[in-house]
Amino acid sequence: MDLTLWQYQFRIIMLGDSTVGKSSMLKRYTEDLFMECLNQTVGVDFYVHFLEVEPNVRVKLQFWDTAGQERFRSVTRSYYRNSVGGLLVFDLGNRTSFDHIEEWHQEVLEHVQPHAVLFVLVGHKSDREEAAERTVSKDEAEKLAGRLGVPYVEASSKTGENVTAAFELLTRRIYQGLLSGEVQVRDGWDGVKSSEPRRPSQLSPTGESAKEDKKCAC
Ligand SMILES: Nc1nc2c(ncn2[C@@H]2O[C@H](COP(=O)(O)OP(=O)(O)OP(=O)(O)O)[C@@H](O)[C@H]2O)c(=O)[nH]1
Ligand SMILES: [Mg+2]
Repeated sequence: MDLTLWQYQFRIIMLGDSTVGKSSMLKRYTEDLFMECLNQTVGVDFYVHFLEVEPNVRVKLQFWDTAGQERFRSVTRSYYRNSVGGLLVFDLGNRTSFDHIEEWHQEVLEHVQPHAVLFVLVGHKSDREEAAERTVSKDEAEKLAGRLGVPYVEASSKTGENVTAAFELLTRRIYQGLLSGEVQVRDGWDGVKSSEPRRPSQLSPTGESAKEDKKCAC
């Protein structure tokens, strides 16, 4: 199978304060690497990963890794509109980063209208729990996730715990949104692209029709 073939492309944006570990999550997910010292992101970085969401349905994930620092906000805001998914990341040992999650969520919702954007909330650096560095309880984080109507995952890029699970959960949510019609491929919007002219609702539950006419759209 040609690994560059894909049926859908989803654009996903990383959101959260500086140093919560957004770039580290992407490095772990796309390269299985962790670095103790990582440069702060300047503006926006770009990562790609492929995921098979069901047999013969491959999704190209394009990640926009935004800088959490306030001074880059005008640059990073311009990426919100063309995103279909967002990972809202806070550091379990940094209370302020948790307090800012609702602002990140609200800001994206304001810019993405009228398109749908789906989120997953990530309590990051879960490895720090053993060092008694946790300042946000699981209960509080789950309550916030409930208010925002998004799933919650605790993860660590250092140990690798739940990093893949968080990205896959978001990808599968978006794919389910496509199948249900909550998310739609639209002209003039780059959040989701399809390499096929037909709608996902025309696919059989097993993705049978997608098998017939795959095209290279890389
Ligand atoms: N203990 C621990 N440290 C982590 C983890 N993930 C990242 N870090 C460290 O946290 C620091 C910041 O990580 P980054 O990934 O650069 O954070 P960021 O959110 O991309 O920051 P900006 O680019 O400034 O927005 C780095 O020193 C990482 O090594 C983790 O899971 N556990
Ligand atoms: Mg970064």
